[in-house]
Amino acid sequence: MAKIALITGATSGFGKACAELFAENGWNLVLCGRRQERLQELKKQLAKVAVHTVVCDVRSRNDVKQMIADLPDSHAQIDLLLNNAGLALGLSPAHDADLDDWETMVDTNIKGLMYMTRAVLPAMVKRGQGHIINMGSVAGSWPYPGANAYGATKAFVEQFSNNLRADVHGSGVRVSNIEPGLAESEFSVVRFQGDQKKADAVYEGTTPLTPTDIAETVYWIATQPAHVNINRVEIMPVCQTWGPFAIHRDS
Ligand code: NDP
Ligand code: 8X3
Repeated sequence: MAKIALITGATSGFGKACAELFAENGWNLVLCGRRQERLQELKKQLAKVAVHTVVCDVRSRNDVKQMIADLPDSHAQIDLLLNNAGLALGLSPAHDADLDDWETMVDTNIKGLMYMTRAVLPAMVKRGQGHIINMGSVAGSWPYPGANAYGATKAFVEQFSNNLRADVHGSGVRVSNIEPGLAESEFSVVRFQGDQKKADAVYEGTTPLTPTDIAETVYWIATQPAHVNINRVEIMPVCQTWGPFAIHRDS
């Protein structure tokens, strides 16, 4: 029987690439995002497998709960939950940052991920199988100027993933956290509120990761033998590494 993956944030970037790769390998899909048109296009594109799409804003606790409760029988048994929906907003230092942006990142990257996990996990534990793969970021482990709340939301994702593993120990359910670095998608356009020039500048002169790179990593994690749990994968493009500590000097 074909496995079923639920992918949040499937309308773009990593989520879309994952939907395409999992479909190519015969998985049936539950795809969610806020942009209905894109979900419909994707459903058409992936017509070889059974795709159920749901317009869902993961920030709404009720909508997430309802979405899972309303899954058709054909898609109700989720084998893999990919908690991918998320965003960064702005790159201003904390003392200038927009508090609304901070709240949106917390509501999406933290609370949305919790709502989805809480809605899907009980059935996995009951069945004694299932896999939750969370989309963290290098920003969850490594600080950089302007990452303030975004990086902190991804640090939450890392520790929440570890703690989930501790809780489901013995149940057969797997939990993984993937932590990508610089990757080109709509991420920077969203971060800079539609400013394509600013977004393009982020990737200028680099060979960044692609959504396909991330999808292949997610697929590898998801297809390990049942006794193997990949706890975390940190992945950067070759052009990216760490900088030295920043030392401020008076003169
Ligand atoms: P994209 O902007 O291309 O995709 C983001 C996806 O998240 C879209 O499908 C969007 O769908 C969805 N989304 C955003 N907010 C919500 C919401 N409230 N409810 C439901 N869906 C939502 O970016 P990426 O593919 O790059 O990002 C995917 C994940 O990867 C994010 O969690 C991001 O933080 C993380 N990441 C990205 C990196 C990068 O450099 N690109 C590196 C490390 C991690 P819609 O707008 O239709 O709702
Ligand atoms: C996205 C990667 O470096 O922009 O999480 O924070 S980074």
